[in-house]
Amino acid sequence: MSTHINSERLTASLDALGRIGAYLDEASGLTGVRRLAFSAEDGEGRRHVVAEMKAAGLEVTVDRIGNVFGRRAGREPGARPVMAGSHIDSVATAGRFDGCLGVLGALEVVKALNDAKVTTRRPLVVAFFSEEEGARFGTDMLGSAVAVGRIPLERAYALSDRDGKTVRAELESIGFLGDAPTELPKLHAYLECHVEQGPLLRAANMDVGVVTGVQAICWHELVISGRSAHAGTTPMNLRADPGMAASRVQLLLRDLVRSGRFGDQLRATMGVTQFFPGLVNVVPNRVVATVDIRHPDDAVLRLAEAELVEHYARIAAEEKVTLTHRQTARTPDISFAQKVRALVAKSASARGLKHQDIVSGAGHDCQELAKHCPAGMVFVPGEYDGISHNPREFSTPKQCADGVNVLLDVVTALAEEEGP
Ligand code: HGY
Ligand code: MN
Ligand code: MN
Repeated sequence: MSTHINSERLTASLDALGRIGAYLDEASGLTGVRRLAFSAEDGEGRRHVVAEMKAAGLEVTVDRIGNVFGRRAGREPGARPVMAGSHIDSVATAGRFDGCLGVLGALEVVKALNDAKVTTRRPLVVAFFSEEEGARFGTDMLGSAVAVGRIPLERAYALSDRDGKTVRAELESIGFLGDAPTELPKLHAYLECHVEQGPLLRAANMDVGVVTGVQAICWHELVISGRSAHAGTTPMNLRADPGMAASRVQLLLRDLVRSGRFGDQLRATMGVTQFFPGLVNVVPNRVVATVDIRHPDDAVLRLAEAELVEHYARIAAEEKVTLTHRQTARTPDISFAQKVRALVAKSASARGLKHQDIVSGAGHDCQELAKHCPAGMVFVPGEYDGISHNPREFSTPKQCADGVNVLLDVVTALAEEEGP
């Protein structure tokens, strides 16, 4: 049944979606993508993809957290569907591939099957999940976590962004507060094609990656409070400066990594530091900062997190500030289904594509779906060291087509499998 996807059509669909929320990135002079979850741009992107789904003959439903599903009938309507998808929300400084390749790639698989007049035994579902990035409402894989029951819907609804706008209100404002229940139906399998977002596959001159799983992730939000004062007249020994404490935490992250106590794969990032009032001649009274630590082994990440929290208390005492932290995201390392990984490798081999196993450094909706059904991912290499969460993100049309052709093979193989 193996057909090929239409690479030109896939590239055109990535470019078209990439124009929604496009912005001129001052730092690089490049055109980036900014479609933060449930923003007006996200709403426009959603409507665009829904229209594409309907044009491909899919029956579209929207659930109560704004996850969108496009269903294609199978020969056996009662058989458990095979789902493929990802996300179309982005960070504020994105490229046009992160997440979108998985959604538009799955849609391209449907179009290729339509062209070939092939109806699979099992229904197919193309999906995009809400707020995968966590960049606006503070926790990643929000939509897929609600869909598999890890995050209760009401807790998700109550999450708010920096301006105090809630998930529920913003979903409603873009017209995607759906009424379908968030509990996922039984699925036969879930597949996700995604850019690697790192340098490994390109450096190894690989065509695709067989993703074995995702590393463990932990996010903290820190609120550090001190005492605002005049920057010129206040002696250093009379200060309670939360900015100094935040800087010490940031250097601590690097020390933990360099200590070697957690091996050589601990990754630590302070992505956000907000100083209030944020004026050149005022000692800040409050700093909000974030910590993102990751490691392939959850047990090691737990040790690193415990040591970090101990240091928080010591730094706060020494800087005479108060430091509170809230764990805003926490997912263990997970492994994808051996059966799916084998199908990805088999398709790559049959297509003469160079491939290797790889652990995902980034979180993905697939890690949530992996709790619900056999799940797996196909990675696509990226140029420029696979840079991502950056307008320079780029995978060539061939790299994208190779990944989506493998997605086509694996989806159709699974969709022909016997069983419920
Ligand atoms: O943060 C991540 O790993 C993903 O891009 N949401
Ligand atoms: Mn992504
Ligand atoms: Mn991302």
